[in-house]
Amino acid sequence: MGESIFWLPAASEQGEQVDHLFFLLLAVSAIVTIVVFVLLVTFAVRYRHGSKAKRGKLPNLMRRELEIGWTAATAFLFLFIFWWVSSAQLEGYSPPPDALEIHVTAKQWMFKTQQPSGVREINELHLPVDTPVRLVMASEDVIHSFWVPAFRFKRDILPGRVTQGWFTPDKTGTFHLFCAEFCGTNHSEMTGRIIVMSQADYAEWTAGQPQGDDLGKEGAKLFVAKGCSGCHAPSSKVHAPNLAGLFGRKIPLADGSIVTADERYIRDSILQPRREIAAGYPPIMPSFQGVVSEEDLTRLLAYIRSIGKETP
Ligand SMILES: [Cu+2]
Repeated sequence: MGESIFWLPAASEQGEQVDHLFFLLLAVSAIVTIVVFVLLVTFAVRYRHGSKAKRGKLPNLMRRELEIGWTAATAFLFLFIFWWVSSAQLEGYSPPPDALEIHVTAKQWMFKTQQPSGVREINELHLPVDTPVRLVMASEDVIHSFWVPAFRFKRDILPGRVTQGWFTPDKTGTFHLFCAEFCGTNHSEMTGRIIVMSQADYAEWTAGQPQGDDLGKEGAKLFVAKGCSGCHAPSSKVHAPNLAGLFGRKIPLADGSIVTADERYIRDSILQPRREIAAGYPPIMPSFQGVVSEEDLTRLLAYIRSIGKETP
C-alpha cells in the first residue's frame, strides 16, 4: 500500500508483521460488525410487530451445534491471535547477536544517539538498510518513549533502567522519530529523524564523520578515572570480581539465585551494589548513584561488554 494521509507504509521487517496483524484484527472486527448489523436489521424486519414469521423454538440439536460451533471457532481464532502477538512481542525482546548496537540517551527534550564507531548525533540517527539494529536506551530525567511510526517501533525509556529493543529497517529514506510520552513543556518538540541509507552510503557517511572515541574506549578511561579499576583490575589486592569475560555469563549470587550478567545487572550493580551480591565476594562496593551520569554508565557498560569476550 502506498503512502497517503491515512497510511504510512512500514519501513522495517517487524513493521510489516505488525501491519499483517493489524489488518487481521481489522478484518475480524469488520466481519463481526457486519454480521451483527445484518442480523439486527434482518430480525427487526422479519419479526416486526404483526408479521407472520414463525416464532417457535429452534430444534434442540441445531441449537447445541450452533453454540459449540461459534464458541470453538472464536476460541481458536483468539488463541491464534494471542500466539501471533506474543511470539512477535517476545521476538522484539531478543535481538540477533550481531545487531548494530546504538546507544540512546533521552533527556528533556532531545534524543542523543551514539554509533558503535563513536559517532554522536542529536535528534538524528543514521542507519544502514537491512541490518538488525539494537537500541540500548537510558533516560537522564523522566520517562520518554522512542517512537518511529514507520518502523512500528515504540519503546519507553525509563529513568533508572536500561531498556532495549530492536528492528531491521528494510527501506532507505528519512523517517520521523517522536517522543511518545508526555515528558514536560517541550515534549512536542522532542522529535528527530532516522536516516536509513544503503550499506555503502552508510559506510561512506561513517568514514566522513569526526570519529569520537568509541564508547568502549571512553568507558575504559572512566573505569580508571572513577576508581573502578582500583578493585576490579586483575592486579588489585581487593577481593572483587574480575570483569573480563563477565558479560553475558550466568552469575551465581550470594542468595543462591543465578542471574545473567547483562546490561541490566551490571548497571544495577554499579548503582545498587548491595542488592545482588555475587557469590563468594564480600559486599564492600560503594554505590555510584549520583557519581556517574547516565551517559557515563553507557560508556562503562560498553567497556565491560567489550572485555566480555576476553577469557578471564
Ligand atoms: Cu520525551
